[in-house]
Amino acid sequence: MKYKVADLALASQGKLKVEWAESRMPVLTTLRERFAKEKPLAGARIAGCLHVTKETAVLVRTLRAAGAEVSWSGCNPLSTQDDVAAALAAEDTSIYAWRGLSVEEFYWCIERTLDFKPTLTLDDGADLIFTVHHKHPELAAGIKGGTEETTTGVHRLRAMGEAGKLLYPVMAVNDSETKWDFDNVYGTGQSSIDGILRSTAILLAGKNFVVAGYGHCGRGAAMRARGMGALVYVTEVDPIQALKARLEGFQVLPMDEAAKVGDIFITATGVKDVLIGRHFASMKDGAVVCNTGHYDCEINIPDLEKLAASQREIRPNNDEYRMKDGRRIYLLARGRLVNLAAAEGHPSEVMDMSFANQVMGLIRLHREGPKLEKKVYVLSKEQDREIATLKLSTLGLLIDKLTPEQIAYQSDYAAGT
Ligand code: 9W4
Repeated sequence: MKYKVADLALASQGKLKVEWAESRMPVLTTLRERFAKEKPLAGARIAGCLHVTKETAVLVRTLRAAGAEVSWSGCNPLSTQDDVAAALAAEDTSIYAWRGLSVEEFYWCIERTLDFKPTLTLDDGADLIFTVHHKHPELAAGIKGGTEETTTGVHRLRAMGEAGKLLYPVMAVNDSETKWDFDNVYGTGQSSIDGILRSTAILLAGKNFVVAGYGHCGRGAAMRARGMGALVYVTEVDPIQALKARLEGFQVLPMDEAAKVGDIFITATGVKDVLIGRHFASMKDGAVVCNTGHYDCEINIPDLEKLAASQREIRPNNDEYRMKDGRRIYLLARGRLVNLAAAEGHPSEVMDMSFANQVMGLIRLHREGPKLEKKVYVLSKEQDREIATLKLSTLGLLIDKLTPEQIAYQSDYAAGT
């Protein structure tokens, strides 16, 4: 057993978290039962660099049950849950992860996961793949392939593939519909509301709730806020997205106007300076502002600080800024992703499908990797549908099937009115 975690004594607490997540992840547990017999990953050595969370632990258990040996590190110094890391170490998984590690320690952990000469890699952000490519290219010959969880990582890897620099094939897990659509709309939507409630405990019903950006995440937050009885306003820069928001029944207006009426603001745009000085200057007393976009520059905090006469932490993840004119503005999670910093990210049920995509991607690479080209692949549409079908069946839901006649009709160009 090889591991380095913060405190092994946290294992029993971590185990409870993992068991709770597992009870909400029926696709992974179904795959686990199936693969425990078939062992499709027998002989695989998987190095993983992925957020050490209760859901990831369920993924790790699934991979091990399918016959793989694994060695794990976290992919973000702040996202590691130390109790979960301890639980994994206690069940004999090689794991090198603790919360708040330094940059040097972060790469040291990745290096340790390479010690057993992996045959597959699993990434979220491509740090592990890049470490192999830049520091240990000699390991690439033994690696059949890798998976990548995020869009940002996939962009970089695709560029490497096109430049002929990729040393093994990569599966882009993010492109599966059962991942990004559900993660962004339902996962981010609910967990962002969760983060707002944990850090404020305010009533949403009757509040003016302003969503900046009507992409998948913005749409999720808008739908859920409406479901809680808020009046939802959307700001946009894209006319098509704005029109979609309007036809969905949301009020659409520019931020300069929204700033004056909002009680709660959430940014989900992917660009900087969505909320700046002049917006803070016109906000109502008691306004709550937060961000659920990837970068933490959507809310211009230096502008807010400039306008403030004083500042204090009033609750965890909730900072009060008192303006010179006496108004108070509350900034959640210091402008970082409120759904991750103040809540627990995507609920386990959503991660269930994302991680099922990881498992299927790794199995395909274990089987076919050596025959594939050294470029970025996406999982097949059939794979995606299989995961959705499995999720439906775990929910006890059945759907209809097209008859052969209906299929023929669909492609019959002579059929008409
Ligand atoms: N977590 C994260 C990042 C930064 C961060 C308060 C300020 C992403 C995806 C999944 O990035 C992730 N900063 C924090 S907490 C924190 C957490 N703070 C604390 O002070 C800084 C992250 C994927 N995922 C889910 O969404 C659910 N299960 C998962 O595996 C996890 C974490």
